[in-house]
Amino acid sequence: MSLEDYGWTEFFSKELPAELEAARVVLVHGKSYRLVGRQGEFDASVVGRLKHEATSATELPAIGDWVGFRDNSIEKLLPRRTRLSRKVPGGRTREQIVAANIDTVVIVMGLDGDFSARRLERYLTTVWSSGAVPLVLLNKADVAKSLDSQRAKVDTIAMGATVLVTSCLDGSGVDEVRDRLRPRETAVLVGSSGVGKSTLINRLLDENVQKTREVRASDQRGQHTTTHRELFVLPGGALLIDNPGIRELQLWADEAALEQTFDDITQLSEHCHYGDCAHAEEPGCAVTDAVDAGELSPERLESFRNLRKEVRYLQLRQDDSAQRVQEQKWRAIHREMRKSGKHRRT
Ligand SMILES: Nc1nc2c(ncn2[C@@H]2O[C@H](COP(=O)(O)OP(=O)(O)OP(=O)(O)O)[C@@H](O)[C@H]2O)c(=O)[nH]1
Ligand SMILES: [Mg+2]
Ligand SMILES: [Zn+2]
Repeated sequence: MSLEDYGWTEFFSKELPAELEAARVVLVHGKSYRLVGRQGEFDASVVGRLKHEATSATELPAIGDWVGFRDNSIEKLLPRRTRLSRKVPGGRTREQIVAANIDTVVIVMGLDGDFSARRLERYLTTVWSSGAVPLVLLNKADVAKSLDSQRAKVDTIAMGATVLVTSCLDGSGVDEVRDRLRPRETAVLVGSSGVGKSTLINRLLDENVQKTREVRASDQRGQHTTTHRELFVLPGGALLIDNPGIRELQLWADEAALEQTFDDITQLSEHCHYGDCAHAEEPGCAVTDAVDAGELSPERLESFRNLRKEVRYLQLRQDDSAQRVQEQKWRAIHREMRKSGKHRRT
């Protein structure tokens, strides 16, 4: 296979220093990397300089990244065409790259206890911030208790996204998924643990490469069977990344992505009396009018308002931490100036 078969384009080649060779990150397990270059696959590590210079973890390679290497050492991270990000779990306001240089994000939901319209909105907002397009997969159709109403609900939420219904257990719908994944393009699977991401990969590969495991019957939760991120080449030439399940997806997104996810509310809000309408108690609010008229579900409006709060809070925290970095920089400069001042005096 050539680099182009792995998605290499001029976008990346013009950024590669002449003294380095190009490779793509196809496996990340903790701090170890597997790359694929013109000579095939090999293990590599990041040179110390790159680690020291990185001001955040996002400046280190992630699955799907293109890098410049020499002697099994990654010396340069090439710019990303797209990136799927989330906020790191816990209180810190840090970005974590889920996958880089992807064209499609396949959001997998189980039509069993996993199904949640509100979580789907959260995923869609994340995807609309990434530069890639979403493909929604409703899996486990074989055990769905109310397939038609679940499907109808998703159609009112996932506007602008393709929705497919599958059963990776009996294989139904999998051909349609295969048709959507194009050669040399990269897709990434995301979703809770146990929804069938690895089972789908095995189906698409026609062999059992990825380990899969029974979901705990008691709470429908998976057990995080997949523990690393890996990029696979499908028989048709499409590239597909398997991921560990995400327990709680915290947003790393902006308001533009939110407006895209909630396009119905965005359009309605153009008719609100006030430009900065919060769609709460304001007179002349076209959005709450639509709820009163039964045209918009109150749960969806509540979800929108909650996610908007989360995005705005994130924005504030980001501004805060940008300010902190600036302050640290100035403190360091002042320290240096004081030091050199002393030198002059002596
Ligand atoms: N009934 C049913 N079970 C399925 C289907 N797809 C997958 N499963 C089962 O669901 C369980 C979990 O599947 P996995 O593929 O391991 O799930 P995963 O999303 O990779 O989970 P993590 O790696 O933990 O994130 C396995 O027992 C699968 O056999 C389906 O369409 N229907
Ligand atoms: Mg898995
Ligand atoms: Zn309003």
